[in-house]
Amino acid sequence: MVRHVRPNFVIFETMLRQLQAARSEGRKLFALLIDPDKNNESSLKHSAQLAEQSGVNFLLVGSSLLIEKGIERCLDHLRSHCKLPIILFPGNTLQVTSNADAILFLSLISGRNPELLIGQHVIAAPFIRKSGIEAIPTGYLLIDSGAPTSASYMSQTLPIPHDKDDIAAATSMAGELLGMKLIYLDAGSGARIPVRSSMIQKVRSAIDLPIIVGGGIRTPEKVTELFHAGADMVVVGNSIEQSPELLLDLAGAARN
Ligand code: 1GP
Repeated sequence: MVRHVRPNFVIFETMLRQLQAARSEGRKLFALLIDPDKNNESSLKHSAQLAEQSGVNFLLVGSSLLIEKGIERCLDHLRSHCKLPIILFPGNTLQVTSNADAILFLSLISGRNPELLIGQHVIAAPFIRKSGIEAIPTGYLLIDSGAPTSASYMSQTLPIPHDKDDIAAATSMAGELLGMKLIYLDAGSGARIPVRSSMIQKVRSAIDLPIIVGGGIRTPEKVTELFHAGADMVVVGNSIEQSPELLLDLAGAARN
């Protein structure tokens, strides 16, 4: 299928189909999270080029707040320096823009904040439909990581306790039954402790959707461990901001 999403730009598959195909073929994927607030023009250029050289599959773009920079400017800079698909990972509706290849249409199903379960989606839906951007219904689960994170604070929700694998599995199952297409287990950016392998295994055995895991991942060994536990795509942001040279090894773990 060839789908035209923007003038002069053609994608051969939707982003969701790429994720589903990778899962059915057993290919693991790696995404680099770019926070527009933590990057300037020069670091965006560097990250974009490095990501392409390192075999990163997707760029995720989003922020808990978005204080400094516009999201469009960020996407324009990334696009002028690499050809990787860009998926929005929005912290709020101000980060929804049509200049991306897809958007994770996140419902925070680990929480009980109605605004993040459905309220903000109602606000964003007409724009998303009109823009033609691919929306990927995603069940988003925040997992406790030993300390409050920006995501837990900004969402005003209680994360799932890090050792409550059954709750994570039942929540993911509910997401699948509600028709969501991806499950994202997130310990939050800069988390002290990443999501535990036992939780990923439990979720893996409970659902048949691609599973994304992120938050506090700092070593290739951890990436490999999470893939073995059942993650289909790993997302890393913070540790690459601190040590960009880590990207080659971290992304490389997806191909080993
Ligand atoms: C956060 O999963 C992402 O939402 C990535 O986390 O920045 O800690 O890598 P880090």
